Amino acid sequence: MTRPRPPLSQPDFALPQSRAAFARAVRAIPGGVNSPARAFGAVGGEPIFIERAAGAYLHDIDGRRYIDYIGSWGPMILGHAHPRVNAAVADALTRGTSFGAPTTLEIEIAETTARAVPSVEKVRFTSSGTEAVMSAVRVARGVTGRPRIIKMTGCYHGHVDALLVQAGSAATTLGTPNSPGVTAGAAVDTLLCPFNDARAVERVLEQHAGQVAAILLEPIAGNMGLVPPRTGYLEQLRALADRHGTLLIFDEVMTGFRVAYGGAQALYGVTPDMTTLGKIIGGGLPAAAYGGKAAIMDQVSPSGPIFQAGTLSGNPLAMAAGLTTLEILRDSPPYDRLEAISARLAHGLDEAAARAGVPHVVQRVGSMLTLFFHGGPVPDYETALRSDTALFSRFFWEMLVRGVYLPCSQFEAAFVSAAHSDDDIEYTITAARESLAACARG
Ligand code: HOZ
Repeated sequence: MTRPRPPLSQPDFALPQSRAAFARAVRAIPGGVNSPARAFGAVGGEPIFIERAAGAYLHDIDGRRYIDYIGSWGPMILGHAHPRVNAAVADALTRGTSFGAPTTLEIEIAETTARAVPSVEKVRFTSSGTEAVMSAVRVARGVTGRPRIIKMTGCYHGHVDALLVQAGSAATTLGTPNSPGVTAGAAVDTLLCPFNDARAVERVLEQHAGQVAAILLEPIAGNMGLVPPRTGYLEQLRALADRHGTLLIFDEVMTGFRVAYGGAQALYGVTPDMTTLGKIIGGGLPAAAYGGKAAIMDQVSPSGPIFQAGTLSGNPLAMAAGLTTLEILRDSPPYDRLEAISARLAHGLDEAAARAGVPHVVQRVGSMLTLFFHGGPVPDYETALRSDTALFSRFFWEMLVRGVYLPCSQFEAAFVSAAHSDDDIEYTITAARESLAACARG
């Protein structure tokens, strides 16, 4: 394996090209970025500008290479620039980039999705996860005739107005969980419960009897750092939804095709009424989807009265990338190897932090994981917020100078891909040992 460049000390970590690009970017783009999650604000620095990526590696415009554990925040489960995915996109490109009319590719990916994901009988494609969740919530309200949604604190569902309340990911990272511009009216029907607390959901359903259209959650929370569901939690939510005539919506934008081919619902054996998908389903291009039982999805326009649309929905390039990615995952499942190398990484991080005497816990499901600088299990958002974010920032930079690119916030999950080699994992563990020892020295 070609190793990343040898460790540098932080003062030598000069990235003049990225620095210049960022100075130029902030003059043209708010904060210099097109999504706050990538701004490095939480770790006290400026973002690195990427020139290209291949396999498990990112290459920046200063000529440095990093082992990538962001994977575009989830989509790149096969690694970057996978030859078969690239070939499918190149082939689609020769036939045109957008038609505003249906293609058979859309049927193929819809059928493939329905075969993979237990809850999905019919599926509608959108361009982003935000759109998918916004649409699923509209459908839930439309079919139940009820206004309210139960959301879990620290879960993030894109930047849907009604769901930007106690939201994780960059909304937490930047300390603005309730965004200006979200009116009280937009959020008034959003009812909050702690993640992993089914009793709280039960109480809210009783208080608002007949009012709640849906219980919405990430079945494995990935936007407050990685927080798995407690044993029985998802089953309890399923039973509560059934008892109260409420729909259960799993936001599997992150976990779909990631923790198992059929997502978290296949892993835990709990079937929601509706599911949102994104990231992997677009194979690295902008695509997302929402789906569920046919009786529910047939309420969507034009077969039903609930309106939802999009000029670039089902875009042929995105469908080609997504379909090819799903076919590879189905025909050559990487999940056993992902489990093995992710377990090795989690164990190595845990050992490195223990050796450095740093309070910590590593939480992981499949190839998603977070090293929390918190001395004990993190079952919910309130606990996640008690993590040592200053230590996280220090650790992040120590890893970066050693050529390891982690999510730039304590409140994000890291993603392992099928392109990560055993050597990449061992290198990362060694880097973590050195980094945490440096952090412990102060
Ligand atoms: N869901 C992504 C990570 N939490 C957000 C990515 C982004 O906003 O750029």
